[in-house]
Amino acid sequence: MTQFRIAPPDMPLIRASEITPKEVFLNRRQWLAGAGALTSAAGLLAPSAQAAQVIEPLAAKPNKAFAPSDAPTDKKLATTYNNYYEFGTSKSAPANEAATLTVRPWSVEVTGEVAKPRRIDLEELMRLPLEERIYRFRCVEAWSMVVPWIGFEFRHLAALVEPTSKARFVRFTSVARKEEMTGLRTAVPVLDWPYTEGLRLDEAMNPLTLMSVGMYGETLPNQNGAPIRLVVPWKYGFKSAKSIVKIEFLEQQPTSSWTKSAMHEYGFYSNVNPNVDHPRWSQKRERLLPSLFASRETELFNGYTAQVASLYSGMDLKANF
Ligand SMILES: Nc1nc2c(c(=O)[nH]1)N[C@H]1C(S)=C(S)[C@@H](COP(=O)(O)O)O[C@H]1N2
Ligand SMILES: [Mo]
Repeated sequence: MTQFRIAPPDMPLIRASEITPKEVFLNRRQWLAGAGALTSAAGLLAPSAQAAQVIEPLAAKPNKAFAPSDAPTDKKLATTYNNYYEFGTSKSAPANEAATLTVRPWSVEVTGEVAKPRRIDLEELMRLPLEERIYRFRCVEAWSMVVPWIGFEFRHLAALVEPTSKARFVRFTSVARKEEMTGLRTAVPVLDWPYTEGLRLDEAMNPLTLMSVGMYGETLPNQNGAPIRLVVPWKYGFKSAKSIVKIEFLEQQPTSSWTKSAMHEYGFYSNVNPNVDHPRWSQKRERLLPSLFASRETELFNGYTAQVASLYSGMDLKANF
């Protein structure tokens, strides 16, 4: 563990005794940058620049009910080709930069139209019934993956706080820490931070809606939204907010960071739909990574029609995009 030996004393170290898991990963470029800074005359180093992330094995009961016919995407690809703008806008930035996010301890504030508002520790959330579910995951940019998520159904979390009869929507807020997130330090903010997303309450309560705490048999890598993120497999990927710190049950439909940035491009619903194009590109086909070609036809609701179509019966999906 040579990387720990060169860490300055004021840095949050991970003790060897805490490293039970098989993988401790530290980005090599970042490590080299840190080592360089230490040997330079200034020796100045952002406190977080050398953090390591710890990924632990995580067991969960496999639920094969929703598994698509395609094999899961290679883990390396799913953990290095990411969208997490708080760490930069390139696909490789999150894997290179996200180790700086402190993900323990962690808690989620659950509030709003609920009988029992409270802050819930990650440990308690991880005791909810975890399952491994292989879902299709479709980005609005017309690429897709197949990911073996580990998580619990959102409705189990809702049961802990008891939504009132006034609750009709849910807003999710991601963490926003300037000191730990390079993408928050840009001169012009890329999005209206913190990242927020919203669902109708019945969408959130659908058994498909997962709060994910792991993937590929392990806890989530930071770049994939550690320690807890949303997964809504019938909607475009941006609805699945990462590293969630707040969940609010609301009477009124909330807006979101993406809707605020481009109202005509990113609607509240954002259901995967081959018949509703993005204003700047077609959604008819998709590129199932690692393929370079959009050789797959996009499926309505990303293939989850049987589970979710009834949520939208009678609704004009073009108007409510
Ligand atoms: N906080 C936050 N959540 C986010 C994003 C983001 O930039 N910030 N990107 C979204 C988008 S566009 C996609 S496609 C998915 C990507 O998830 P993955 O990197 O785990 O595949 O995360 C979504 N959640
Ligand atoms: Mo996305």
